[in-house]
Amino acid sequence: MATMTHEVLAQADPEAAAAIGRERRRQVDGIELIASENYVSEAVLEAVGTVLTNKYAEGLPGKRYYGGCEFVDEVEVLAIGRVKELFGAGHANVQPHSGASANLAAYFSLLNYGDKILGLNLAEGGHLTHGKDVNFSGRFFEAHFYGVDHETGLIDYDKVLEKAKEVRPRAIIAGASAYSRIIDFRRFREIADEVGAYLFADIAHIAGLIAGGMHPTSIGHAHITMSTAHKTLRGPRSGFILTDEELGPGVDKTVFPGMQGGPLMHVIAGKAVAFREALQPSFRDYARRVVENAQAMAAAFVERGIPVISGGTDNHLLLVDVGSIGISGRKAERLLDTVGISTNRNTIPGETRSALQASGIRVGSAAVTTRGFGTQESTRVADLITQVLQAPEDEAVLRRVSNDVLELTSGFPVPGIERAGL
Ligand code: DSN
Repeated sequence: MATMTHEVLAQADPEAAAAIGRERRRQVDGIELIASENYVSEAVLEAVGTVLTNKYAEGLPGKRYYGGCEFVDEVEVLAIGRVKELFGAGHANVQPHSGASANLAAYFSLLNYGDKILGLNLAEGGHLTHGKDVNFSGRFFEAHFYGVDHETGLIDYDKVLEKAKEVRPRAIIAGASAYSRIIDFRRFREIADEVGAYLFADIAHIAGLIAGGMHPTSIGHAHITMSTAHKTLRGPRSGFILTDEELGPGVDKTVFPGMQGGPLMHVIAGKAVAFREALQPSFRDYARRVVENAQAMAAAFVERGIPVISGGTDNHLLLVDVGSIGISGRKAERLLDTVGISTNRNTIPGETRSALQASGIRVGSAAVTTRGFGTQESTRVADLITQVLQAPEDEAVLRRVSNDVLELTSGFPVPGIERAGL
């Protein structure tokens, strides 16, 4: 078996191995707060690094276009069965390579070029694939947007209905990449029904919270649910689609041969392992701690005088309004990088800066919770961030916080990465 120190790789390709080694160290030493990232288990890492990468398996289990698929069939059947059980879905396709390809396939299983779609504005928490002009979703469809209330930071469902009545979209997309409150999928379905639209739910960010009982599900409300596996759900980087028995065959055909060629069977193996992990009772505990930690960070920022959009969070992320203390999101992101804290700049509702500069940073708790941080450590993280943002030019503060970050992370091993091997 390959060791986590990658000795064979180091011999065969020292340059690639060295870069991977530096990234491994960054993941261990730093505080990872990017809301769309997590640390997979050692079992998931192993599954993704197996010989399944060698196999072509176009088609579905039992219906492939290649011979020799009997064992990868077993793996894909496991992944499908587990994810259906996890979310209570009637049908699952686990082949999308990513969230974007899951969305692409889901849309085209029900929509045609030029159809109208209505999604959450990217600048107010949406996603590129929900209709942004530079993305396929904005180029292939006629995209319209709803937003959030600039005062409260919340989706105003009456306004969504108003917009839906005005636009008459063929599909409404419910989902976000920077929204910290519960998404009311039931209400979205009522709106969709009222205007005769399909409802697509993009649960990429909150999938682990839904699986762990910390967020209401989209299943039973959305016609099609799309997700990634690698955020709060803690699987390998990839996507999947859930729907019912009626719409399932159309989704399958749109994934392959519609959009993709051979599925990445090694990644599907990683998904199968991660879905099994998420079915364990301990995953519910993880999901609860993710939300508690995000709430502890939000409360700590507010207490220290840095506002958080909507005043707090119901999920794994918060949007911190760093613009309010005179720093752009870009500057905050860069400063925090220098002390070993990874975040990303993000626009905030009513943004006054360009998207490149932005006035917010997005902070997520999924990865730090995986390595064992509790509310005490999360509060300390918010405190360290505040120290940096309040004294951005003070080299002594930056040095001290860098040391504090190392001290904090050294007590919390990352799953699948041995410190000794660094
Ligand atoms: N880029 C991801 C995120 O950070 O939310 C979504 O695709």
